[in-house]
Amino acid sequence: MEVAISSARASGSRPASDELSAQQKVEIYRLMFLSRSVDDREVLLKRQQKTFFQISTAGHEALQVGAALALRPGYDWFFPYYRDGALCLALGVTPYEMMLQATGAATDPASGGRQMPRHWSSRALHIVSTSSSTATQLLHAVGCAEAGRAFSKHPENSARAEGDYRAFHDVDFHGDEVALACVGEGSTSQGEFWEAINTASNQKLPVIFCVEDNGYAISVPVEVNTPGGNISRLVANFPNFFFAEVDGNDPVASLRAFQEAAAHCRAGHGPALVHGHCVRLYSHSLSDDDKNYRSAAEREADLMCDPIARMRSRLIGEGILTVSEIDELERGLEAEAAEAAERAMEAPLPEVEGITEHIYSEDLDPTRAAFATEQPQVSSETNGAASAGGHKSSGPHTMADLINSCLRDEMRRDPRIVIYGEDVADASRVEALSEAKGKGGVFKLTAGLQTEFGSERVFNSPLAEANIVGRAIGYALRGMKPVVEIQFFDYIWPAMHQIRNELALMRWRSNGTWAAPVVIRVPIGGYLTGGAIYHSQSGESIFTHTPGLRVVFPSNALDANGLLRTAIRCDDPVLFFEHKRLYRETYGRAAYPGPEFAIPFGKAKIVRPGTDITLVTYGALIPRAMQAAQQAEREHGIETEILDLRTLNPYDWEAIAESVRKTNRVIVAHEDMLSWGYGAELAARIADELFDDLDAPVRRIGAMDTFVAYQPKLEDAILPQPENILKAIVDLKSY
Ligand SMILES: Cc1ncc(C[n+]2csc(CCOP(=O)(O)OP(=O)(O)O)c2C)c(N)n1
Ligand SMILES: [Mg+2]
Repeated sequence: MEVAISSARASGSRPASDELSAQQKVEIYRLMFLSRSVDDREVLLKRQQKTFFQISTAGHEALQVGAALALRPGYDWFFPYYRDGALCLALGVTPYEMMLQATGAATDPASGGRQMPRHWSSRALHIVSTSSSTATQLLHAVGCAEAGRAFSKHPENSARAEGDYRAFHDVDFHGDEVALACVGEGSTSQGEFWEAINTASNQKLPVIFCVEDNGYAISVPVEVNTPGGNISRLVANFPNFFFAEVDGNDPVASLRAFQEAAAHCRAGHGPALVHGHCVRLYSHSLSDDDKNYRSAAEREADLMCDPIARMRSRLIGEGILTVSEIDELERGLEAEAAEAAERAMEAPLPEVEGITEHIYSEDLDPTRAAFATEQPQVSSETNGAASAGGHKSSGPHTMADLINSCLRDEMRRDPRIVIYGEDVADASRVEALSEAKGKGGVFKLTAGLQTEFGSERVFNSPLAEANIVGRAIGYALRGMKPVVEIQFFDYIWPAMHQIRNELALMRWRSNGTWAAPVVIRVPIGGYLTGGAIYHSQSGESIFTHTPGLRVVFPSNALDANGLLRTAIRCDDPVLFFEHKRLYRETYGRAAYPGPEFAIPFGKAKIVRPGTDITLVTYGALIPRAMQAAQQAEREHGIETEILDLRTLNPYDWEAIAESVRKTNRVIVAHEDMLSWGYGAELAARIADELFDDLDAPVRRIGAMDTFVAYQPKLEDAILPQPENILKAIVDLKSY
């Protein structure tokens, strides 16, 4: 039975419950029952061991169908979670597509067999790929809404442009679009929930947060997660919100709440939060048995609230369908689910050869020659870059200056770039700038950018690192280019979940459907004299151990400028490490290279040629290695070849191999701790693949296996120094 529901999928007006036609009510029931039928069929398949996981929607159907019918698939944006089967069905995902997820088929449109079932994704419907992580997607919805607003204000920015990531990102937007983000009540304990409603509230963003409150987070009841047991009471004071607390077992009340929420958002008044009370009729998933932690009476009470049974009685009670008509409808829907399952069992499985597809962009290779621009322009002119004190300087420029120049040039070139982070603006209270010179980052790397490009493109974030990265993912999904800053590497950890489980995975887990080519600039490293534990950390290997991320670590001003340009134009997420100690060093200054100077990723540079020993390193160890190599030559006649890797993922294996074949001796050195560090992988690969070329074992140099202490005497002992490098060179030469 196909029933048009366009008037229920409405424009945001507010119908009384009985304004819904009989047909619309039947359609609501059809969607709810179809969802339950798909659940039941999936449970059967799992029990027959034909599939591998099942998590059900049972009990949430009414709330979700209400949400879906108030919004527009392919127009609005959707950030569901694993329980949202009825939502997705009502938006247009078919039972067959859901069954393809369950079997892990090659043709599973959500992930091609990479994700568990019910981890949704549909480009056409605007359902953004969702992970298993609870509440992370809420920040994506916020960034998505920000991007929609930015494009609506400046539609010209949506035009495709050749030569960078923009060529590969279709942009569509509507001035009154809404983003729906769904979450269980337990997951509202996550910081990301609060970080998301913070920004949505502050920025008056059109995001509807739907809290699906079934009273349990696996076995943990609501009162453990939510003080007082009711999330609505806790959020009530956030400004600009429309709030609704509804009986989520009633689809008509739910629909009405979402229609009001959507009207509030579409009118530009701000975000909304719909808190639906529903029931979890099956256990958390098929891996859980709620009899282990719930009383029989409680489970019985939930069953009495089953939204499907209730809606069934209502249709019969209101004389809309007879018992036999409803029976017939249900048998048809069960058959539809069964037939979808049968067909899906026949679908081809993914090929093993395809496993590594979509880890990185297949469209734009940042190692390619196109990123090797002509030589830098020979000029000492600045582009207006602010130097250390915020004043203009003529060259040669520091690394800080040339990073600022690159950001400025790229922002002029590409209006889709936004820059935000903690303290990156010149001043959030713009009027202060009539008398104050502006902040522009704690290291002043973004100085002057807000003043030139305005507060819509350069702004301060809340002090919340997951907020910075999570929103950036939402921005980038829509085709914007966020270039965000994490103030210190030491504080990247609150964003780690977003980086590791979301940013790096978006493309692979969605089988190439979605991508989030964000740039994260991160000041890193020690040698600061007093930086101590929380301002000196390194840890790059943690990120090179994350497939999907590009990791860059320049050692001088010119490389920083050229590599940052490639990072910004790239189609992959990039972690751009900037060594704080190098920001204003005399070492490595350079003339301003012009606005098109770029360096491809994965191309090491021989910064000192030599014939006796290869020293592979990067970052702040470059000047220290140079010092050691000069001394080794002076005092011992040893010629050390120093290779600056410049990018750590990808890295230039060819350059390493070529040098080692020449020198037959190699040291891998880095500032980060020795054990399990970046050098361990390189040393292992060299030993494995270049064994026949080696005249001595591969040596490694790194920090002691501890954090960096405050007292300079301790810091000096903990971090590798030129004398450590010299000693290793001399030892290895005489091996
Ligand atoms: C960050 C994170 N921590 C833990 C888990 C494991 N986990 C999956 S679902 C869940 C409970 C979620 O409960 P709730 O938010 O109430 O949603 P419900 O499943 O009840 O719909 C937990 C702890 C996870 N997926 N992500
Ligand atoms: Mg729950």
